Amino acid sequence: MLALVERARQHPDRVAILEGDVAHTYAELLDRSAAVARALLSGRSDLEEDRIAFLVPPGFTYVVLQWGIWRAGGVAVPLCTRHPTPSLDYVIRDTGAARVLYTAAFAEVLAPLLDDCFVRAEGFGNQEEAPLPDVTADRRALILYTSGTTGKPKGVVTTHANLEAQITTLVEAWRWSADDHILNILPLHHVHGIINVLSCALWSGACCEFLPRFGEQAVFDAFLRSGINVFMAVPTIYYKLIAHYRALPEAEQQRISEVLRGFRLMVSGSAALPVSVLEQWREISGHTLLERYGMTEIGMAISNPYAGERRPGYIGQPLPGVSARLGNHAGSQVKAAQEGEEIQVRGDNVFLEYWGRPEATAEAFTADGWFRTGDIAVYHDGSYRILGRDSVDIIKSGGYKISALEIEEVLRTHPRIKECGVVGLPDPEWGEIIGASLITTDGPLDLEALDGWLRERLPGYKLPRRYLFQDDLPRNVMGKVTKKELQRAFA
Ligand code: MLC
Ligand code: AMP
Repeated sequence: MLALVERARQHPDRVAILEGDVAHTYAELLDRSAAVARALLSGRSDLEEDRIAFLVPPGFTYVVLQWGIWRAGGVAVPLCTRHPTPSLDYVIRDTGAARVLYTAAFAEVLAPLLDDCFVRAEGFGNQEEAPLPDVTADRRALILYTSGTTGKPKGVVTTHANLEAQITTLVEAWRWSADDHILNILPLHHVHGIINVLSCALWSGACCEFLPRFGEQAVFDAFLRSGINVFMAVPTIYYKLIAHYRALPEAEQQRISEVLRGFRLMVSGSAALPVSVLEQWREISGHTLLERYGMTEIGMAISNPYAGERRPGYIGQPLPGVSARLGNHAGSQVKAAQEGEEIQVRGDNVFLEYWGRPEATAEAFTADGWFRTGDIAVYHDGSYRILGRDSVDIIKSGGYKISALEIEEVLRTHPRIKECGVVGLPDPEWGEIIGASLITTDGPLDLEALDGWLRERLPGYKLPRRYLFQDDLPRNVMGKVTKKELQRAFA
């Protein structure tokens, strides 16, 4: 039995999903997802972990498909609504998706890939009653793609038991209840939006309201309009909201601040929260943002307290049911090391495997079974503080994890680029922005044309925002320049 689905039966008449003025109850979600499950099964008794990819706008349809796939015994593979065709193709192929469900809005981006396994999601009407399989918690549930230090993104596989552990620890630690109402503006192909926002709300019988996508004024309008009392976002979003708020007339600012003061909880994560952003948001909202730390492979692992001091610049303590250590110093033996060591994590929240990559899975764990996060931290006065990552090739921009190597691989296929080096550059709004230094066959490239060329091959958030050409480099031969030197050259 899937606990998330079973729990929905306890509050059939409550609103599960709100899209603008349209409210969808838990009963409706149960009915519609059962119909999707039956349509996907079409006579079979169990999908037996077939991967089912889906590309639909965030909102009720997304949840109906996600639950329908799970209830039919399938593995849900949510695709990114803003990816170009080659990135979608990569995920569809890598998972060996048996079906790709999509709505009209994505017909164009998928057109070059269409074949018999592509199915329009609007077509799932009422289905004849038929039993649904009993899906046990040890089965695979979800595959999300995440970048690493090896070129292409890897599929992170979590079981239903993993997801339940990731959800319940947050529900307990952050005191979710059926009275909560959260606004979701995060993409639904990553854990932040899927687990922390959507699934915690649905587990609790709460309401999850959707905006089609992030926009500063639209977020403030939603806050002013309805009874939203919980909000979660990446630091870039708080930065953008602060900038927008500052430009509003004073009366409008006061109205917004008044509403924000009534919130129960506001959370930041997915990237380091700059202390200046925390302080400015506190001035505006009266809330000290609760900063927490997580990762696709483990859900959330470490969090500042719900009640108690939230320390700026620190990520807090391991969540209930999650064990964390620095290097191989177990539990309370974590040293107040100045140098910093790798955060390692263990618990039911930790993923099962990288899809189809047994070697990468094995490398991600220590010999004694702890997951290696690659994040370097220190431990001071009972709280963890992140110093950075152990790999210079991992970039975090706008809350998205980006592999420098993946972008370099694409750049090297450009007919006029001989060699390149991609690095993350500190940026107050985005956390990091991407810098690319290039050695070309014949002088600088037209940046607008290069941008267009890259846009066809990479999602927008992976595009370099700054360039250095050969003559600008400290030395002429790339490859003899370290990434640290490259970062200095940009500065
Ligand atoms: C976009 N732009 C960027 C950029 N992305 N510039 C620099 N760096 C980037 N990364 C530019 C665009 O070119 C454009 O410029 C302008 O910003 C607006 O672009 P956009 O794509 O429309 O941006 P927007 O819709 O505003 O999106 C920004 C955002 C988005 C912050 C809302 O990036 C986002 O949703 N991030 C959340 C990602 C997330 O959920 N991560 C969680 C992963 S899970 P111009 O000049 O054209 O206007 C995880 C685990 C955990 O990390 O712990 O949670
Ligand atoms: P992802 O692989 O997209 O799930 O991103 C996970 C990574 O985001 C972690 O390994 C960290 O590097 C980073 N991250 C998440 N939360 C925080 C935080 N609060 N502070 C600093 N980095 C964070």
